[in-house]
Amino acid sequence: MGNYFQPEIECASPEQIRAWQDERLMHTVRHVYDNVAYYRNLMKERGVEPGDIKSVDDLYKLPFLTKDDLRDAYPYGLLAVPLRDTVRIQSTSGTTGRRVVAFYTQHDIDLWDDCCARAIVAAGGTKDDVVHVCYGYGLFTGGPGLNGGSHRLGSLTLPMSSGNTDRQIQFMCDLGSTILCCTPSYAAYLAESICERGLQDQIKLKAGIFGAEAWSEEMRRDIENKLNIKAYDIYGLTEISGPGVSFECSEQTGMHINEDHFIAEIIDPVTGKVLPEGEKGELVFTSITKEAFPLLRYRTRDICVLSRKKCSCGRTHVKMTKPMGRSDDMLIVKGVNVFPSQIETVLLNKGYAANYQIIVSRENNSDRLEVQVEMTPEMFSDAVSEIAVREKELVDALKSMLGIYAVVRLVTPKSIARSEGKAVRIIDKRNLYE
Ligand code: DLL
Repeated sequence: MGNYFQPEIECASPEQIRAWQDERLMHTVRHVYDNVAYYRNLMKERGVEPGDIKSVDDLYKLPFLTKDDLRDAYPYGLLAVPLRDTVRIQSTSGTTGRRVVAFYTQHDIDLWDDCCARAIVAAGGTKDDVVHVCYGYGLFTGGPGLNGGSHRLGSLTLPMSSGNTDRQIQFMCDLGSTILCCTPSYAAYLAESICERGLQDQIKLKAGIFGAEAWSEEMRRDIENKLNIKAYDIYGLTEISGPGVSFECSEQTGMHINEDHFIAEIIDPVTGKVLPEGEKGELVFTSITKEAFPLLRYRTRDICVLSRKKCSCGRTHVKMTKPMGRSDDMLIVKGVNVFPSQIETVLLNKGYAANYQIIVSRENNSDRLEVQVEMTPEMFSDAVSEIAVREKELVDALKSMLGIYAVVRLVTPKSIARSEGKAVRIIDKRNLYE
């Protein structure tokens, strides 16, 4: 058994959870139909009316929503309340052209804070803890989400944001941080830096809440051993609120989805057919308590499995496995969502052919992005210094497109292996989903 932030909700009977879902789903469908022309049109195209949705069993009648819809409707097309009722936006770590903006009323933020507070309590957090948040603050949901959860719980919150490792470690030692919230790769880097400085004895951490990117069990063990903590996974996405859509409990065998706020489905990513519990497929969420930005049947592109097996922690909400991959080609590099098509656009704009390879690896616990691209035959005869100038030009163009640094290597024409089938453009050496 464990501690709960909202025991009456987190341990509610399956019948009670289902009753909440049925009622809130009907309400949300009516809300978007009445207030969002984009939805009304989508539903009319499908021949569905709000009255057709009477329970979760009717969910399949609704159309899916994808990132493309969010882009089409950018910026205000899916906003379901008057602007004057909203208080905040957050945005994905994506980039130019692909950014998704999510809106929140104060009530939406309150419920999001509850979700993150549940995650902190599940990791052993109480009012007596010192919660050290080094997820990024700003448009990214990580910092504001865990910050809000920690406030809601009443813990002392250190809004550190990311970077400046020396200061992170100093505050951790001086203020006695007990719960660390950041990406797993930054946690691994912090752990290594603390060990290198021989400061293990001076930190009081007992738990970590790590998410926003894929991480392996080996990485978990490494962080747990180095920092002498228990490391918990947390999942979420900007579109559906941010971190805290689901979180790990003491059993550490998957993450409980906050089903009083989000209905989860698993579908076949190719046919869109809903799959039975236990089958692997794409996770789809319907938010049922959002005011400003409710999404119906939003395709996350994350591949995972749901399980309703009884959990020893006492929580009754369905569990999802760690994401096992994606049904699109999005990469998450240094916490930033990167689409290979963006890299290709930069290369083609700069006069290169589409003979390139994207290599992602992990070096010193940090992601490394390398783009290898073939020179055109004309460039091949250039002096070494000119090639260096060209590489620098691509580094800058990629930085402005992606927001992160990529190593660029211009290679000789025809040196990148041609494939007989689909081109192998992405080599991800991180083995994130194994
Ligand atoms: O990453 C929200 C978040 C912040 C979650 C802090 C946890 C902690 P986005 O930037 O919109 O939002 O990226 C969402 O990140 O669809 C997954 O592919 C991936 N992702 C998020 N959490 C995990 C996790 C935040 N625990 C996308 N394991 C999602 C693996 C994750 N992948």
